[in-house]
Parts: sequence; C-alpha cells; structure tokens
Amino acid sequence: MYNVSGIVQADTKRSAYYGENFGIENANIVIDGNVVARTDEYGRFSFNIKSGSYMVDIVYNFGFTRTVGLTVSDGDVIIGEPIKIVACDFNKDKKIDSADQNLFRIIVSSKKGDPAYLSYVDLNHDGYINAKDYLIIQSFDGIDACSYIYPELNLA
Ligand SMILES: [Ca+2]
Ligand SMILES: [Ca+2]
Repeated sequence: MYNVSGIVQADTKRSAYYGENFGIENANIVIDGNVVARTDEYGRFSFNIKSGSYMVDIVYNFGFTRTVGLTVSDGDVIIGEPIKIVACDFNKDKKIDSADQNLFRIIVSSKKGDPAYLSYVDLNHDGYINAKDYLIIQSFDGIDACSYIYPELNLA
C-alpha cells in the first residue's frame, strides 16, 4: 500500500490572494464508489492504496463533482498542485445561478460566530461573508454541471 496525499481547493477563476485559504472542507475522495478520504479544513486529504490506475471522484455537498485520473506505481504520491473544484453550488442543483447568489445575499455581511454565517459560503475562509466571496460566486454564474468541463487532470 502506498500513501496518496493532496489538497482540494475552491476554484476562484483568479489567482488566490496571499494568505487566503480556499481549502474545501468535508469533500469526499471517492474511488469505485468507496469514500477513501475526507478533506480537512484546509482541503487536505490522504489515503493508502495499492499500485494501479484509478478514477478519483471529488464529491462535495456544495459544489460540482470533479473526476481525476490517478496512477500509483510502487511509491507514495504527493499531489503538489491543488485540485480545484467549483464550490459555489450552495443548493446542489448542479447549476450556478441566482438561487446560489440569493443565499449569499441573505447572509452577506455576517461573520464567523454569527448565527447566519455559513462556512461553506465563506469561500476564502477569512471569517467574513463579503464581496471577496461574491466575486467568486459571480464569476461562475450561469454554468451547469452537465456541460461544465474541468480541465483534464491526471495525477501521476
Ligand atoms: Ca445551484
Ligand atoms: Ca470570505
């Protein structure tokens, strides 16, 4: 068995600002229908698997599923590049549209500790629901999980 580790982050369509954490918490790493790992608050995951080629699904309650190829060949795999996912499908209807923006509007200006605050809407994890999060949500407006194609990613 070899160890595979990596990180899942919210896709932002822009370069991350220094010091911001776009890690996706509680995304499931799924291989052949089995959950092999779940991400922590920084999006980190790790699991053990034997050598082989796998299709790995990244499944998140508030985003689009992403599938990546993984090849493990007689050694541990440390995935250096973050795996980015569309993480603003808050109502999980496979579309990013006004419904998701409406949820944002309801809780905008809330901060960590407020009853209205939702950590999954705080995409940059800075403790505030504000324009920085909205810019990300807005940049994906109109996309549909059925037609949205992630860039191909194969993890050696
Ligand atoms: Ca949606
Ligand atoms: Ca924020």
